[in-house]
Amino acid sequence: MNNEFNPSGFAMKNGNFIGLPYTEENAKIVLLPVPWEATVSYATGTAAGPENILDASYQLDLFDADVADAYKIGIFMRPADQHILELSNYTREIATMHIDNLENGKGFVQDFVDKVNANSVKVNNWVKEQCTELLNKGKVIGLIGGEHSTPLGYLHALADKYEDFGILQIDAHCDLRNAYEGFTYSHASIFYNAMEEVKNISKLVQVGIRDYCEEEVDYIKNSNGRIEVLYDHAMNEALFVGETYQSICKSYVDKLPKNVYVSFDIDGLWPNLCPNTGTPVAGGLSLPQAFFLLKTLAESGRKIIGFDLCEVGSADEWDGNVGARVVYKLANLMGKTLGLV
Ligand SMILES: [Mn+2]
Repeated sequence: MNNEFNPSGFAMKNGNFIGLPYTEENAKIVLLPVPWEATVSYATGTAAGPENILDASYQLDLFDADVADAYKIGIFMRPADQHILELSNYTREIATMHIDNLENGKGFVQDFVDKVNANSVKVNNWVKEQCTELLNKGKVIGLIGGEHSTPLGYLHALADKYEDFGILQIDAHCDLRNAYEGFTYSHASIFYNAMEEVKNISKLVQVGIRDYCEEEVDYIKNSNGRIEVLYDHAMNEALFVGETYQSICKSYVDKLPKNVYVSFDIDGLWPNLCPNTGTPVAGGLSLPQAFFLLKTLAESGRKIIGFDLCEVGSADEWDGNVGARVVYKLANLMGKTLGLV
């Protein structure tokens, strides 16, 4: 780090997250943008989420009340990969034709679905390669979507390193559908695919869930406790009758194993904090509730081994502003549990 760096000064627009003075070589945490949103079913724009987060991040101050000297951890954000973005734009056009066909009763064109699925596999493989390379260099990774399908390759890379890990997912949706609209690697299927493909994931704890289907509830029931859900309505009802939020957080954190990956879909938060996300849903966690949950996890003695933040919209700077705060908190708490600061 540059000795002249002033953590109380204004952020330089140097291309790095919050203007932090690190390169990929000397950073300990690398933020990996995956600008991919081929299978989105509602609002578009999350492929430019990483750029929106970067642009808004210059507004943030560096002091973190939960992590002393957080700015010293060393965070570097890669530029968004243009090939992935081009592939996303191209694939999105095919996916849109397919979804229009479905919605207007014009039938199911297998060729469209095959093309989308083939490109999704390319992205999954690319993400796994990038993550494996970074992990082998001793870096810790925060993946920045893009739609929520993007972390699958990262979870595979982590499974090569960790025999056993759990996932804390903050999300409005379970994302446990066995394919959606014909797309195997849909944003709505990320945790179905993760649970089926990545056997090293011993536990998935979902929080904020408030928009889900019968098929997903059955899948959870049949998981023999591998998946546990704190539904948004159940959380609020417990609060209404006098349970403390602390006790609720603790009881769900305690279900997780020693190593925990955090998957943060921004739509887990109140929609006024993410108005341009792919699939906004009324209800959800406030930002302080989400941060308290993450802090409870970090202070439980567990290690946060990686994270993703997905579905941040780009139509308005505000989405990026909230997203940047979530990224910084996740990175700092992760760094603290790994002893990086
Ligand atoms: Mn999601």
